[in-house]
This record gives sequence, C-alpha cells and structure tokens, in this order.
Amino acid sequence: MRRLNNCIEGKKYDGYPIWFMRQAGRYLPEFRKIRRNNPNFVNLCLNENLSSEISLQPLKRYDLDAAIIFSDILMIPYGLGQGLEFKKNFGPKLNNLNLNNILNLDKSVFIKNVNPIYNAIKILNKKINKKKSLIGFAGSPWTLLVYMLNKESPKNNINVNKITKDKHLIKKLLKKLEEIICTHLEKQIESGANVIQLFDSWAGILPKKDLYEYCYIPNLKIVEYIKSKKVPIICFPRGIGKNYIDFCSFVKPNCISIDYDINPKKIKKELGGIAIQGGMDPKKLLLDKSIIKKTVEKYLDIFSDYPYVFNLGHGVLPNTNPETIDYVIKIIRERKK
Ligand code: 1CP
Repeated sequence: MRRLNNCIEGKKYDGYPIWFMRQAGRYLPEFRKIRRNNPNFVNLCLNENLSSEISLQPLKRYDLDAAIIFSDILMIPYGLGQGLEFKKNFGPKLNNLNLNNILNLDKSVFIKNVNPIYNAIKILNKKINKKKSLIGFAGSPWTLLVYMLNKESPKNNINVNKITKDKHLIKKLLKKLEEIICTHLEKQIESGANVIQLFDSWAGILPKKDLYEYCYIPNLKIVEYIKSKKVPIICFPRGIGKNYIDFCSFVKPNCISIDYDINPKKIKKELGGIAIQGGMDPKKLLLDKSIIKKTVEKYLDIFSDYPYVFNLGHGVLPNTNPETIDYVIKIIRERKK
C-alpha cells in the first residue's frame, strides 16, 4: 500500500501521508558533505549515483511516505541548451536564450542531455521500499519561462510586463516548454516515478487577467497528459491566493499543494474533494517546539476528515534543525485518522 498514492487517488489509506518539499537539501549535514565535494550543482544533478543517494538520505533518517528525485526544475532549460550555473549566495544564473535553437531542438537531444536523471530514478526505484511513493517533478511552463527570460531568480529582480511584452515569443516558448515538460515527465514515469508534482512557483507574479493563458491552460494540458498515463499529479501554483479555487475547478489535479498564505479551513470548505497537501509555514519550524506542535496539530485537526498530505507551504529552510523534522513526523504518526 502506498499511502501517498492512495490518499491522492481517492483510495483507502490510514493516517496522514508525509513528505517535505526540499526534504533532500542543505539542512541535512550528509547532503552538505556531498555538496562540498561537488561545487557544480548541475553536474551533481547529472550524477546518477550521487543524486539517487541524496534522494535516499531523508528516507534513511525519517519515517516518510515518499522519495523525491534529487534534481532541479532548471534542468529543463539546461537540457534545452541554455547554459546554467548555480552561484553561491546568488542562486541560478542562466545564459542568454537562443530562441531558434530551443524551438528547433529535437526531443531526443533533450532526453540525451538529461538522461542521468532518468537513470537516477531507475536506481531509486530499485532501492526504495515498495510502500513508498517515488515522486517525479517539473516546473510549469510559466515558471520555467520566467527563469529562462529573466536569467536569474525573480527574487533578485523581475519586471513582469517586460517578460510578457513579446506575446509572439511567449506563445511559442510556452508551447515548446509544454511539450518538453510532458516528455520529461513521461520519461520519469517510464523510469519508475509513480506520483508527479508540477511546480508553478512564480504563478503568483501574474496579474489576474493573465492567469488563464499563462498558468491555468498550460497546467491543464500537462495534468491531462499525466492523467492519461494513469499517474496522479499534484499542482503547486504558489502565490495565487484566492484564485486557488478557480485553478482547481479548471485544472482538476489529483491534489493541490497550498502555500502558507492560504487559509486551510476555507479552502477545504470550497474545494469539495480534491486532496490537499501542505500549508504550514516552513519558518515555523525554526521556532519553539510548543509553537511547532500547535501549528502541526492545527493542520491535522482541520484535515482530520479530508484527504490530506502533510507537507509544508514551501521548501524546508536550510537553517532548519534536522531533529525538528523528526519531531513533526512523530506528532503526525501519533495521530490516528
Ligand atoms: O546546495 C545548494 O545550493 C542547492 C540548493 C538546491 C536544492 C537542494 C537547489 C538550487 N535546488 C535543489 C533541489 C530541488 N529543487 C528539488 C529536489 C530536492 C527535494 O525537494 O528534496 C526540487 C523539487 C527543486 C525544485 C525547484 N528548484 C523549484 C520549485 C520549488 C520552489 O522552491 O518553489 C525552484 C523554483 C527551483 C529553482 C532553484 N533551485 C535552486 C535554487 C537556489 C533555485 C532558485 C530559487 C529562487 O528563485 O528563489
């Protein structure tokens, strides 16, 4: 029985499935050790032995219900031939985009460029307990397009109007990204991924009038494709606030991941059935145990009669104490549903 799959596929399950976004990452000393010896992050993602080992690190420590492949959403621009580097204390830095090269790139070349990711999933699939889910992922077209055109994190600087000005370019690029994302996810599924998460991390910077065209429609196309492969899909359109409900009625993912600005009680009432994941502010994990316990229990109480996957409203922060994750999991496992 895979608890996460059963929960989001509307089947019978017990307790609460648990995993954490960025569960493999810098808060773990065993990750930092590998990272120190591998300063090139892209090469690390392309090292199938190390990336599969990193994916397993949190499962060795904690009672989790899923492994997520250690990779990055920006491996798609990389696979499309756009140079990529992760700079210390700065984040990703991408080279100029050559639109014609990207539009003309054959998907077999893309697959070849990122093939170690699929090999890592095959390794993981052999190594993990069959009761655990194996999560494959990708960024949504809009979020990838933002990084590809902005060439660095929108956190540093972003001018959305400038990005969306050339409608012709955007349309072509979104369509190409849609196709490549479907290919990338299909290859992950063939290699053993049995749940997919789609990250639209920068959906929140879109004005409402553009949400359908740049967020809902591209997400829907990918959701339909993954559903046709009989694999459940979790969507995370981070930062879209009250539009979460519209997103769900249009896109109909198997599960919706909520960020920490979303009122969990309210969304549960309005969603009527689609499984919900996450919500808790990762910053709360840096506070007192009593506050952590209270917050975790708030989510468990609200969702005691609803299909709910325990996770956070965004990734685990690098300065989280690894013991805190254990503490959270113990609180959840003590709860019978
Ligand atoms: O050691 C380091 O410096 C690496 C930090 C790191 C890690 C651990 C990056 C750089 N990426 C990752 C792995 C990663 N990224 C995973 C797999 C591991 C896991 O979840 O356990 C996943 C699913 C991602 C997804 C990802 N990458 C997203 C979507 C989720 C989100 O955070 O909104 C995004 C936006 C990225 C881009 C990215 N990767 C890394 C950085 C510093 C950034 C930029 C983030 C930003 O713009 O603020």
